[in-house]
Amino acid sequence: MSAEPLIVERATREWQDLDTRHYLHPFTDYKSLAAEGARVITRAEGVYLFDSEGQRILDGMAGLWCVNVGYGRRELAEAAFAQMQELPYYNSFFKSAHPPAIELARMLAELTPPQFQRVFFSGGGSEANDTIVRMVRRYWDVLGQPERRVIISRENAYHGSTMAGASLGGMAAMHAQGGLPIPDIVHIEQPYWFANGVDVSPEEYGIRAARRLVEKIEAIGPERVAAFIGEPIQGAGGVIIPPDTYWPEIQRICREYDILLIADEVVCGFGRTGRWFGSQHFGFEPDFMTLAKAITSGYQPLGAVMVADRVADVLVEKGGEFHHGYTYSGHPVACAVAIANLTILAGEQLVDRVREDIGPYLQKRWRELGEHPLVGEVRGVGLIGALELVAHKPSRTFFRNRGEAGLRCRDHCFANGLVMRAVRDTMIIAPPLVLTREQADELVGKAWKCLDLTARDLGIRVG
Ligand code: PXG
Repeated sequence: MSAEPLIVERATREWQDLDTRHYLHPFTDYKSLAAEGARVITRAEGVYLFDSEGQRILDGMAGLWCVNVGYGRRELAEAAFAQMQELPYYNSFFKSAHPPAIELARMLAELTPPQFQRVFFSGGGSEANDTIVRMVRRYWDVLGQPERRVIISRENAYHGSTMAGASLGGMAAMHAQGGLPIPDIVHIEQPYWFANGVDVSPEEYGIRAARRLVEKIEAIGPERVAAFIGEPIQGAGGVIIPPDTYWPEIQRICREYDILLIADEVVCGFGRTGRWFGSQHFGFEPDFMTLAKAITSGYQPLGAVMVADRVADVLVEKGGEFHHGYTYSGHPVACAVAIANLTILAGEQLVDRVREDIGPYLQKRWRELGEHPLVGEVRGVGLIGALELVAHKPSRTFFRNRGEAGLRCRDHCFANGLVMRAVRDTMIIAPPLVLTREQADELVGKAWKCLDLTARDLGIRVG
């Protein structure tokens, strides 16, 4: 007996009409979406998406920085199915627990750097960062320094879309909607050499950008500063890869002033840079790590906060009850899928493969795009990369109408079977870690073609 399908087949136009009528999308201009109609993605396999018109698209963004093991992995589906039958839900409040959450906590303690033995689960990255704000402030309260409340973040950071997540983030457009940031969250310059530092070497600029932290701490008063938060590489902000001098200097400053260091690893975690975590790539030791996205390769929603012993010991020994948690903290199905996902990442040595094989190969090919007349800078590491589109290559001048070239390029990519995201005029990629060399060639070939099409639109000669 075959059951009726839960989701019937419809024509693209019908999906689009229903979508416009009923579905409020995230980060979307509703009027312009209604005018254009959504692209409806119906299925995916490996590194390819398929839309409702049957077009095959190479997913250069791994969904939204998350599908690290690629689409269509049976092991993850089976893990979810088995767990749903065994125990689809139970909470971790009121002194209860269940095997998937305990087992995942153990695995994460083993996978993450040695200062981490304990984890707090959330539903995603935004919630995880909210948890960190609560924990950081609680930590200093318990230590008798309640005036230490200020968290320092950076311009153009992305730390989520909840009230605290968006406040930690440094996106002006987000702050402008809803009266953000919340009190005691402040921002310093992002380590964006191409935009802010080309007058000096990247190494010198890295130190200069890190010293902005000292200036801010001194301006606020060191006794009021609780923590500093940063993505090892800013993702949504445009794949801002700091010079190698940056993070060690940030770490030195945090230690000097005894402030907690938070690495938001939501984009960099689980192999993106060729190390398990971005902080390992840059060689620093955070007190917290925010995890989400590739923790399940996006197959289930899950976030986590890794808490270093320095903090956890205080909360556990002296903190009393921590009045914070989510219905879905440690959801058993999400945890089971995460376990299956981490088992694949480790078993297939996908992180080593990014560091030693496909990462260097993609980066070599990606750098060829730097020859294009529209590209002012190419950067990348592992399986993350960015291209800066510029109006005038020799002087590295940005377009006057910032964002137009990026949008045009993104649209050409979509039309030509490639997902590449635009952040203003920065084109970015973060493909699944299972990308093959042939697929890397396809990605770079399509990107070159779409740069040509964009240049033509803008009246720039391409030789
Ligand atoms: N931290 C970082 C570094 C992120 O990139 C979050 C936290 C929030 O995670 P959740 O799971 O709550 O979304 C993110 C999310 C984009 C884009 O346009 C990036 C994210 C989300 C939406 C869009 O690149 N990153």
